[in-house]
Amino acid sequence: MIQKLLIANRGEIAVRIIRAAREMGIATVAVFSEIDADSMHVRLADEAICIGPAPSVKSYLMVPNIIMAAKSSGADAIHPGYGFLAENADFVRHCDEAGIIFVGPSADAIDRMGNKAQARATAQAAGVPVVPGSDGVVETAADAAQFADEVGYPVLIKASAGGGGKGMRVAENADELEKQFTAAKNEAAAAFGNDEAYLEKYLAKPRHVEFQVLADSAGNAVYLFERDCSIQRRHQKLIEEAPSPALTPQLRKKMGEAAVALVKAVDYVNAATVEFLLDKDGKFYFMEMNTRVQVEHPITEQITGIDIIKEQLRIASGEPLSITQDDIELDGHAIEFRINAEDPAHDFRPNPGRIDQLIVPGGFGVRVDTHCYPGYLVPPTYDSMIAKLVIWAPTRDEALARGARALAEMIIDPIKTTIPFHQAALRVDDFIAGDVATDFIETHQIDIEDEG
Ligand code: MV4
Repeated sequence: MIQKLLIANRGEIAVRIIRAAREMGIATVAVFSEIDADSMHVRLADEAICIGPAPSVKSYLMVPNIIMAAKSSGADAIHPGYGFLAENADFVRHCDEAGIIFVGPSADAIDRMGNKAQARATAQAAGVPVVPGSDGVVETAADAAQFADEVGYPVLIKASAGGGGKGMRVAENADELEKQFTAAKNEAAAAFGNDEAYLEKYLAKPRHVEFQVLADSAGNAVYLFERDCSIQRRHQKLIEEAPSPALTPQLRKKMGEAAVALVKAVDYVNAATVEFLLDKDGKFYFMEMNTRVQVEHPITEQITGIDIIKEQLRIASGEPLSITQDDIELDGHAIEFRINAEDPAHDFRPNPGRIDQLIVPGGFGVRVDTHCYPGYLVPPTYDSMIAKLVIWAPTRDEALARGARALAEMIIDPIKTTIPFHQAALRVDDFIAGDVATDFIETHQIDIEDEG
């Protein structure tokens, strides 16, 4: 078992990982940038090491500094959290060379799934449905046009090195194709240093349904059901729920088994999320595979009772999974509301600053994962998420009611947050009915009451 764990992250996920490690008797080492000197993860860890100035590229992304912090503190493992170096294969290789356990998959697994064209081909070979698309990367606009004629417009041009919506262009018809194809490749070359692109039939109004998978080093893998992440704004998730209102038990089993088949096909170890697009006819298609723990992992924990971070630490310690698929039961309904320091009444513009009054809700089925405290200064430097309100209840309707009640209690003054957006979304009939797709925000009137 890991004796001392360095958490190469900050904010709520660093706090979350420290909590799991502490409960397992694992000593913890926090790393922090100068601007994060007073943050909660620094206070909670057994040890804390400053790794540089505020900018991420000079601190949380500085591989040598993090490796040195691990060595000097005697940490035998590093948990990357999400974002930053969580899906950086070179960082994993540096950990391997330093003899430090990386709590996550191998560098090769990250590389394999990071190349979206290769991930798609791997999914296809594992028998996982993929969107009708090109067979690997497409070299020329002429080849792209030929493919598009075969499957019909609209088509999506996707960058191999892209993901999460980056490097994606839609071509509505043949006239647009060459322009969009060239633009996508130029954008990918500029953004990722890799201009490879592939094509897929564009699915209208899909849902984003992702399956949580845990795989150990003995070849066992289980799925922990799904999360519906369709409520997004510019590819930033805002509300996630588990299970998805759109799945039947039969479809859940099919998708879960497909997710496990893909994870096993790539000899994957640790936590993974297999993302699918679900169309209105209930057909599902592989979209991407994430090789990190996700922001929204708590809703899966709430409906299964499984601590995903602890399972990651056990797997990284070489322990076999303590659960089989038959042990995992889906209980109730969970919803996560991401509380960001943004002003939804003004195009979600960032609104960092000092928190003077902080009242977090509680009660049965209410969990708040946050690193904030009264007096905490939310820095402008990093991601704007400052808390996750995670609701559980026996049914979806009760979870909606509990969510509205908890949001009404939550006070984070004087900074603007996304709380009013969530309260407004809970009043939208289609959301209440669970009848949403990834274009929900663009296609619905969400009346946000400006807190003045
Ligand atoms: C798609 C799609 C429709 N058809 N692929 C967005 C980011 C990346 N995960 C892939 N994405 C999409 N791929 C096909 N063939 C629509 C999206 C998409 C999307 C997917 C999930 C969640 C939100 C989204 C917002 C816009 C587009």
